[in-house]
Amino acid sequence: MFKKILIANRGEIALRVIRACRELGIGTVAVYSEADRDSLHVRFSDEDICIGPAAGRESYLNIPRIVAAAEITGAEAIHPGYGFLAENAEFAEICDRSGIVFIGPTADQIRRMGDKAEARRTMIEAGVPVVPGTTGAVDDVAEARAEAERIGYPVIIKAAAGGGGKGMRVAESPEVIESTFTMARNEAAAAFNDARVYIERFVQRPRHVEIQVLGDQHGNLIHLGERDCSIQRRHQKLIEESPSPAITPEMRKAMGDAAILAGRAIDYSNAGTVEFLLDVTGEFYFMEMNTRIQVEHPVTEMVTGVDLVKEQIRSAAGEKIAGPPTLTGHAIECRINAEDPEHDFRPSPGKITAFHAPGGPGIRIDTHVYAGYSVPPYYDSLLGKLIAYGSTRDEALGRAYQALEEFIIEGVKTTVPFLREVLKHPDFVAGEFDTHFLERWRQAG
Ligand code: MV4
Repeated sequence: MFKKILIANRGEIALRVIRACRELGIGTVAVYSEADRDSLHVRFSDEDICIGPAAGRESYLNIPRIVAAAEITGAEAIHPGYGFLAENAEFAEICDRSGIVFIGPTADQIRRMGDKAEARRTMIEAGVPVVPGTTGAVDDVAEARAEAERIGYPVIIKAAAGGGGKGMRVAESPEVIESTFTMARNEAAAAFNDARVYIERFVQRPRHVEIQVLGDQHGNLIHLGERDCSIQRRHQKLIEESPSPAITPEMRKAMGDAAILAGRAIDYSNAGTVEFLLDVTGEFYFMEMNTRIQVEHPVTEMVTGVDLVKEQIRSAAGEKIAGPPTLTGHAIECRINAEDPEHDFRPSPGKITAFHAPGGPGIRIDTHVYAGYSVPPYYDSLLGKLIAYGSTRDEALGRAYQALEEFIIEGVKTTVPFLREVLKHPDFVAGEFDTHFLERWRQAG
């Protein structure tokens, strides 16, 4: 096992990794930007190194500085958290070549899933259900038109280098296929320096259901059930839960098998997530695979009892993972952001003047903030996550609501009042929602 791990991240996930290291008896090195001197990840780690100015590209995205920090402190491994360098294949490769273990999948595994057109082709070959569409990239308008005709309108055109909702456009009919295709390619070229796009049938009113997988370096790969992440806005998830209210045990078995098939196709190791679209008829289709620990991993931890971050570390150290867990109870996560829901969720950085976190049975809070902490404007606005567990969905929901009532955060605007409203919405309570739930609700006023 490692003696010392460097955490190449900030905020709540940096604390989460430090806690896992403490439990495993592993020393920790925090890296921080000039904007994060007063952060808890700096205070709670054994060692810390400032790696540069506030801007991400000069600090948390600066590969040479992070690798140098690991070398100076003698850290044997780097945990990337999520975001920043977590899905950067080049970073994983540089760690490898520097004799530092990257706590995550291999550079090759990251690459094969990072190219969404190649991932789709790999899944087709592996027998994983995908949305009807093209096998690879589409090179010109004539081909796009012919493929869209074959697939059937409406179609969605996605950037091969995109993902997470970036670089997608819907074409409703043949009249707009040429303009939509051209726009999609131009946007992809500008955003990703890669114009390649592929086409799928557009699934109306889908749910976003994803399967957590975990693999080791001995060929073991398990799944840990699903998370329903349909409550989102502009591709930012707000609420996630496990199990999904839309999934039967039969569907869970089929989706779990498909996720394992997806992981096996690329010999996947470490923690990963296979995202599926679930249509209104109950059919599901592979969307993409995230090759990192995700923000919403705690809901899976609550219903499985598995510490996913400790398992990531064990897997990277060459240890074997345990067998598939049993799923018990229900967990729901609310993301608390420093944003103003009354002004289009605009960021609300600044000093937190008062802070009280809720507690009680079944309540877990993952946060890096405290009274007196200043939320910097340079990074994403996540303040923390409230995870409520109960033996039933109703119990988890009740505990989540009560906890949101007890939360005190003053000095910045937060999503807490908005989350309370969602939790009270009859359709949410009934488990009847899809990825357009928030848009529809906002339109209705
Ligand atoms: C789709 C889709 C409908 N049909 N693909 C958005 C995120 C990215 N991973 C893929 N996304 C979508 N792909 C087909 N063929 C609808 C979405 C989508 C979506 C998916 C999950 C969660 C929220 C979403 C919001 C808008 C669109």
